Amino acid sequence: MTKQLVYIGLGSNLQDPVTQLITALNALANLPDIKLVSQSSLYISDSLLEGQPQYINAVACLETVLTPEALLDQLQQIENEHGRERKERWGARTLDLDIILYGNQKINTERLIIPHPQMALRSFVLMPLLEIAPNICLPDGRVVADLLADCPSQNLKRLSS
Ligand code: A4P
Ligand code: MG
Repeated sequence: MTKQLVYIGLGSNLQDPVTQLITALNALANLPDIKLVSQSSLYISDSLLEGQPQYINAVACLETVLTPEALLDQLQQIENEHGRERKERWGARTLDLDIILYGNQKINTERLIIPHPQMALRSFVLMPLLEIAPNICLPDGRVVADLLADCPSQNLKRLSS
């Protein structure tokens, strides 16, 4: 199996979100078959849904031989260990782990859409991604740095690390 560079988006807006992200990054680093290559700073921003608490977000770069589905299984296990409850789509959550990019692959199956379909509209994904991968492009050739210009800011701020 070939190693792939993968980017994971982390988000939390419940139960001490900063701690949720720090412990999730530790859990990722400790998974077998996964090497944590780099991680962005933590960022705070307004929720896409009005009335929800602000989110803390970050992006991590992993190297792995896991297939996208096997990686998703591992991520969902970490979400569950962080007390994630799935009551409503886009509901407030203790931890959300999304696969943003998996190598240069485009994937569209029942369980997975990669690149993450909303990433181009989310400054809380693009900014941390660019912090750790400033020259990165999407599989269709779009330059991620160019996407940020058209993206709502949602009051995004980097937390001092
Ligand atoms: N799935 C499909 N593609 C992927 C992928 N690339 N990575 C499927 C991970 N999962 C993927 O996910 C539901 C299903 O999506 C999974 O079972 C998997 O098979 P979920 O996390 O259980 O459900 P969800 O919360 O309904 O969706 P999602 O996409 O995780 O939520 P979003 O779109 O991330 O929105 N505002 C700020 N500032 N920051 C945020 O992080 N997040 C949301 C949640 C809203 N507002 C936000 C933020
Ligand atoms: Mg998710």
